[in-house]
Amino acid sequence: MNTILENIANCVESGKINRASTYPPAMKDMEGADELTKKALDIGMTPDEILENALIPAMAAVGDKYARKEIFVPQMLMSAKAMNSAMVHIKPFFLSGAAKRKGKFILGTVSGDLHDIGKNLVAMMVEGGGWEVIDLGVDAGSDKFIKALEENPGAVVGLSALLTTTMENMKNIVAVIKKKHNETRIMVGGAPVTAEYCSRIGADFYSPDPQGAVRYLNSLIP
Ligand code: B1M
Repeated sequence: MNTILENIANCVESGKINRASTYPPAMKDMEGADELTKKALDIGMTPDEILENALIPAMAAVGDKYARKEIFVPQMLMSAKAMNSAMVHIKPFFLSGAAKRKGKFILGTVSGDLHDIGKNLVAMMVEGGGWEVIDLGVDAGSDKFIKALEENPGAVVGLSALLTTTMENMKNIVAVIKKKHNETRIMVGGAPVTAEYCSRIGADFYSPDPQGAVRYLNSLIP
């Protein structure tokens, strides 16, 4: 792998945000995910390359270490902060200059779930794909989705869940939306979610990644 990408991945895995951050002590005064991502973009690397070859695999490695009990929640949080500092530089590349929006997409991480990195990536790419995104943030329950739908009739809804426990809340939210607004298209995603689960809970589409989310939304345009 290219050295700069290796270094970005290492910063995210280690939770090194930027040069000023003193965590982890072994990387004091070194550049962090923030400076290195900016540098990678400045030398012409694409946001996709950085995401696919450094940021996303680094977060997967963090998850594996957590599962093996080699790190704990505070370290996982530092990695998330390092990832977010990189995403600040990537975001402008996904924003579209198109004035006219293709439609509205209401997106949120379901109730009980605070993971938002994947959701934010989906939001970024969908927005870049020409859609208006109404981001309900994390821990969003059915009441928030219903309110947003009533304010934005005809919008497509996207639900993200990262915990096996909150997948159950995803199911409840889909049921409430379908009961009140049966015509609403609902897309689901997030690491533990599958196409099989999607059809079992009555959602319309499962996408494993943001690119698939954009393709699905575009396929709905008459
Ligand atoms: Co948490 N956590 N976490 N965590 N965390 C996981 C999910 C876990 C798998 C780690 C592990 O055990 N290996 C595990 C869940 C186990 C399970 O349920 N089976 C776990 C746990 C247990 C927990 C806590 C319970 C820990 C605790 O407190 N004891 C706790 C729960 C808090 C809560 O939500 N109530 C917790 C907390 C946290 C932090 C706050 C420290 C932090 C989140 C910070 C943040 O998001 N702002 C965190 C992190 C960072 C992770 C891991 C390491 C990384 C998640 C991530 O950002 N991935 C994660 C392990 C892992 O995923 N391997 C883990 C990168 C991101 C780009 O991927 O979100 O999958 P992802 O999104 C992808 C796709 O899934 C897809 O597109 C994205 C880009 O490709 N996608 C969609 C996502 N949403 C979509 C929606 C769509 C379409 C596609 O359409 C609508």
